[in-house]
Amino acid sequence: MFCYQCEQTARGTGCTAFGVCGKSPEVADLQDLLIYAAKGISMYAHRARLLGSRDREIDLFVVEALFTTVTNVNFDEDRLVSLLARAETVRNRARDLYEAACREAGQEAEALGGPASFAFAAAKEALIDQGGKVTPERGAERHGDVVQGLHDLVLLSLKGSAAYADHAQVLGQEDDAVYAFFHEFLDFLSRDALSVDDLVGKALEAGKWNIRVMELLDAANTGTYGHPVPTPVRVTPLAGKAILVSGHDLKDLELILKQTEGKGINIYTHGEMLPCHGYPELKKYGHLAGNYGGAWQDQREEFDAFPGAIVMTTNCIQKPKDSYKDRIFTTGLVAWPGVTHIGPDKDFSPAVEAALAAPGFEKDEPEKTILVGFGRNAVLGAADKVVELVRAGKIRHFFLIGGCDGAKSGRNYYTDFARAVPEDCVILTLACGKYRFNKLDFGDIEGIPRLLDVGQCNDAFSAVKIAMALADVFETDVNGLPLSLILSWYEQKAVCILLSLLYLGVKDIRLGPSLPAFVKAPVFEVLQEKFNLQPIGSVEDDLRAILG
Ligand code: FS2
Ligand code: SF4
Repeated sequence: MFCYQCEQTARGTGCTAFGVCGKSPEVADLQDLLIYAAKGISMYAHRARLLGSRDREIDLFVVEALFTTVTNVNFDEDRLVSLLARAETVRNRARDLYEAACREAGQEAEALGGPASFAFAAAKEALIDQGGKVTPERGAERHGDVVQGLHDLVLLSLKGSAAYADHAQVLGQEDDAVYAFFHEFLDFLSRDALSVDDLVGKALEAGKWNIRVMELLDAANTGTYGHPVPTPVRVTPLAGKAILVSGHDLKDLELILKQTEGKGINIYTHGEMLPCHGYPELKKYGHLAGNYGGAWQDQREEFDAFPGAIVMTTNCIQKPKDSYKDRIFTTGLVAWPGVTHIGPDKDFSPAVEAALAAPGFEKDEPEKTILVGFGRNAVLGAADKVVELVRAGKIRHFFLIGGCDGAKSGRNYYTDFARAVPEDCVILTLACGKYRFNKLDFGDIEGIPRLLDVGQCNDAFSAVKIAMALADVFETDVNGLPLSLILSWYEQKAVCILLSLLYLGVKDIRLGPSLPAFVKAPVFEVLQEKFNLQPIGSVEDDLRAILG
């Protein structure tokens, strides 16, 4: 195996013996083969689309194959083997689609090689062997590590975008142009000869497309559940039976809320599900009781202590302890061997039964709350007041401190930074990195809370909209605003968001806790020169540099 797609990669260079995340070499190789298979499918699908032929089943399969390989999603060899079997069928279907389109257009079909004509083995062991031959490490041997790193930057961005596109389509928001983008880019990445210049261009273009994908997901979430409104969320438990819902999928939470109505079970959000409390059509459920625990990397202790059932709707799952293995459930694309999977029928009764069989919380803990629900609608609803405070010098600066959390050391930078932000400054936050500081009391500036939780990682779209609206008022651009971005990354959704911000021309972003292993020094130098992208330093130095 060779995997360096996330921030906690071994030695900062790559997991080779076993994934720090718990991914086995076998799973890593099968995932690499699935990506290779997706490239083969897209080579045909892209060409078929150029001739006007498309097939939604093919489109969806490619998106789900990409999402499946995101960090902390799927650790199950057998599910990957079934996906590979399906991949071959879908690839053949894409080939037939392309050849039929060629016949109709009266042109000869190209004979495509590489992943387009690859013969997948039947047995698991042989598939693992095949996967080992298409890892990024093998690519680096062929193209050199700078080109391979750029290839991976684009590919990993596609994986992140695919996660968002999948969430959006679950709620009925799709854009055919987005499917065309995935196929075009995977086809591009399947070429033998790739140049640094082309890849840098494609990386920024992937960022552009990711904005469209996040826009789709924003429309899906706000269109289905309403615009988030500022909402206090209980972070201490109530007595009673309980189900904890983790991941990012709003529809799964809604289904669980519906299926548990009147059953005497309280539903708690975990991790990136916290922003769900702000959505009118989700907060209306009286048994959506509160938020439990912190960011994903604390789950093994927190799930162990949770006296109910747990449902993982997407990443980030860690190896379950035996103490809760029989009361944790996966659904959607998440999978862990031996953990009960709730299939496409979305019948959550196994989780309901496990919750009823578990002791539940014994007593009400004293109430403590935090505030969520500061999406673009809520923040821009208070824009006049915010602008007035900025003009009066009462708000000096905005900091967007957002992104992923993670287990590696160095992430206390974000807590220390948030604590050190002067009292005349406002912090916007999003994604699971907020758990580093979202239970601290930041107070307010004349009624505007100093900590505004914009939402999940994909709500970076909302944050961009807020920044652009403020830039309009102040007749400047995003770089002209008193706004600094202090980002933390972990997995591939952070990669596509970073590329989106760079595509928008956002400068001076500080990124940590370490730089991606796949962005090699010459590429980072280009990004530094063009966008002044910089690694985080010390809190004191960074704050001094920003505020002067
Ligand atoms: Fe956090 Fe994990 Fe949200 Fe990432 S819960 S690192 O998937 O996308 O953020
Ligand atoms: Fe290692 Fe991250 Fe890949 Fe897991 S996802 S194998 S931790 S680089």
